[in-house]
Amino acid sequence: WGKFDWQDPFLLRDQLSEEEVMVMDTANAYAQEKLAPRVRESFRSETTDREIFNEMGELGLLGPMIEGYGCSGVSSVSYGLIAREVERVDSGYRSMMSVQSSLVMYPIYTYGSEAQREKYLPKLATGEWVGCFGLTEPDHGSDPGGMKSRAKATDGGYILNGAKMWITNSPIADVFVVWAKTEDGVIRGFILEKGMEGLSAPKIEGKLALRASVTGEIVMQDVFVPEENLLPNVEGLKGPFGCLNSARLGIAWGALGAAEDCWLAAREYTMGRTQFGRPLAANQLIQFKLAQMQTDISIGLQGVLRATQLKDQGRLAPELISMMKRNNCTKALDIARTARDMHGGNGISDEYPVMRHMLNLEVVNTYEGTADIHALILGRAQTGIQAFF
Ligand code: TGC
Ligand code: FAD
Repeated sequence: WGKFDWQDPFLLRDQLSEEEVMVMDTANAYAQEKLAPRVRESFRSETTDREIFNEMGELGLLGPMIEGYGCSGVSSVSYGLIAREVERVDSGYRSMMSVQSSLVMYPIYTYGSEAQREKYLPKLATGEWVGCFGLTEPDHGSDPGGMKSRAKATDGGYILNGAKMWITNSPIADVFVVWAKTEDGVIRGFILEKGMEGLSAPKIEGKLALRASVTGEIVMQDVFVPEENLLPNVEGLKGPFGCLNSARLGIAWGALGAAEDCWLAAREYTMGRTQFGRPLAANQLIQFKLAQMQTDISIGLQGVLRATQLKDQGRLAPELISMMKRNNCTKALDIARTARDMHGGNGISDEYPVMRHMLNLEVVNTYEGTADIHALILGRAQTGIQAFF
């Protein structure tokens, strides 16, 4: 029999390539040394540190799966491991990174012209430019197919009108990947740039979660977008959904990073705190909760590792991404809520990470398809019945 490693029951590390272990360790060192010391103040004051993009760029953490254009060209598993290490510190930092990588660099690389790739990717890879992704609208979140944003053909390009809501990075973005319908009702992707006339990105104030990551609107009033800024190689909803496939898988890894931080914090806290003359961790109810956290995290990691290895082999179905995104986010949120409770009154203080993670995970559970929307995707896949409407 093997020896039980309580922190890594499935021996995940052994299942990774040498390169993946190196990427994981690099991301872990960066996140713990550079991000962890800033997060409390950032969350408290609701400020986003723009410098983080440059730091991540320097380490090759942005658009890491892309080959060439200044990107690292690592596996999808490496991308997931980076997301897990960054989100171990804060979901907001992982959001900043995954939007840049999966929702901005990925569509430019996958659907863009060679000229677009050469113009945008190297600067997004170093963090010199920040990107955002505009799909959600004030009246269309779970049903992006109903979007109202319009692109009207004109001499040499398009005139864009519309509004996008809840857009990560938009107030500090240099590059905006925006989805809008042409006059014939077809969804197309456009690359907008900061400074275009009629384009603005006001910050959304007062978020109670993800406060270290800035979120805003995108407002487009007769914005002229030249023809060369249209993403030429995709049409329809499969354009934005292709990007979401990549981002959702990263989130399925990332959410477990936050969950692990909560689990380990709860273990340490209950081992150290005495009530009724003995450590809290000596109680059956506490050990039951720790065992449940350990089990959910370990199985979630094993599931998402398998899904991501299938992606690297070109065999991953989007429905499995829905399963892992939904499972890992709901489990992570539940773990964070339980860990918060196990910290008693101290659990509401930002001296401890648990309530911050808990608040963040409410968002992670909602964006990129809510938990219920992913259930409907899985329900449709097994019954053949569309239950969205
Ligand atoms: P449906 O009829 O299902 O599909 C329309 C077309 O899209 C194709 N498709 C996909 N293609 C690739 N990958 C996928 N996962 C795909 N899912 C669908 C499909 O084949 C079809 O193509 P075609 O060629 O036949 O037209 O479309 P529907 O309108 O019925 O979709 C329903 C539903 C609920 C599945 C979908 O709308 C959905 O997933 N809603 C959730 C919306 C969402 O996830 N929004 C995310 C916004 S971005 C964000 O949250 C970023 S946060 C980032 C951060 O800060 O980290
Ligand atoms: P709604 O769609 O109105 O859903 C409300 C509730 O109704 C949910 O519980 C949902 O599950 C449920 N519901 C909806 N339809 C059904 C149905 N058919 N059956 C049963 N229940 C249903 N979007 C971007 O495009 N880019 C970004 O960068 C981005 N970043 C974000 C950052 C933050 C901090 C947040 C909060 C959101 C972000 N989003 C972004 C938007 C996010 O993707 C949406 O909030 C999400 O898709 C849900 O849409 P909604 O908020 O309109 O909720």
